[in-house]
Amino acid sequence: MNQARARAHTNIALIKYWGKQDKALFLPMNSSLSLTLDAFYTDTKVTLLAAGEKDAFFLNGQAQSCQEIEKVGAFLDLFRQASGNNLPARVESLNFVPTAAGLASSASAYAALAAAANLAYETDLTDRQLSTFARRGSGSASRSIFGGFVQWNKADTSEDSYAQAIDPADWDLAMVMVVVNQASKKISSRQGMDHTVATSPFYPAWVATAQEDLIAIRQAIQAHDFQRLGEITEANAMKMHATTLSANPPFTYFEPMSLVAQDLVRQLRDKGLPAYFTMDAGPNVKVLCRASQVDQVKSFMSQAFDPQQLITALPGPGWRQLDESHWQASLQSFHLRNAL
Ligand code: FM0
Repeated sequence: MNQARARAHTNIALIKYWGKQDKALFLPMNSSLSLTLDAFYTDTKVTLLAAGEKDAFFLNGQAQSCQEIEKVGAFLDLFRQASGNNLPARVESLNFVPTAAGLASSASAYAALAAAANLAYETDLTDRQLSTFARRGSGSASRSIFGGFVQWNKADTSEDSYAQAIDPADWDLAMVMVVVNQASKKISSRQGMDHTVATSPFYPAWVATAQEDLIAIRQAIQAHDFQRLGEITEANAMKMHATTLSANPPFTYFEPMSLVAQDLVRQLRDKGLPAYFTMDAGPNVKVLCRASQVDQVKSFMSQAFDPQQLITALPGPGWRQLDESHWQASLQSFHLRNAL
């Protein structure tokens, strides 16, 4: 097969990946745990070209710069090395991660690219191996290979730092994305975590307690204990953000409206409705709540946010292969969406 297509969904970490012990191999300082989401995904098609042609990369129908093509080419090299097939490839990706949501797409992007490249180059990787390949594009992409709750393991070698599915998350769970600011982030997660590892005196405490948080959240997931799940999620996010405040020079991803959203979530809890927040390397707030209570959460948050700033996501699946008719349907829906 010299052409293949795949879909992968984005994920939000409940126990954050924050810091690398090996930047070239994307080996993390701590294990992390995420929830894959149904609402946001990337579809990618990889077509092998004739020898002597050059790699090409189209994102959302647009030809990409040489720099972007080189990045994708370096990622494809992993598959060329593993397969012994050195042919160049044309990569076409469609991001169904609404830019309005201000959400990172690198997780779904590299997971979909890895899955499609694995098929096109006939590398024949298991999903576990595939997650180690996706990791080399963006750490969080390792987790988007799988659905539901996913753990990505810290390890000292590349083949041991894989992600694995731990629970289908089919127990009345949802996330409401509160879009505080759609602009792209000022300090990328990559820069932010490197700077924090290098300069924050709080960083060793982050690494030590992230492991404890992981063990505790695994127990909460196994017991389907929503309150514990939420408490650990929120506390872990706050600890991650404390490392940015203690970096030198300090920085923060919080914006005034992020704090407003956090406060509304606390008020919801005071009213007896269980909801907890998390935040990543940007100002948007993600509210973990019961799927059956999404309407109540949104209506409460609408005191300070417009309806289009509140986007619901449910637990989503792992990667899957798409056939050409799916790809064509995907292209059509992408163009329709953007024509509106
Ligand atoms: O997702 O440098 O994967 O666990 O989102 O590409 O490996 O974009 F903000 C926290 C994701 C970081 C937490 O970092 O970095 C998480 C974060 P890369 P990513």
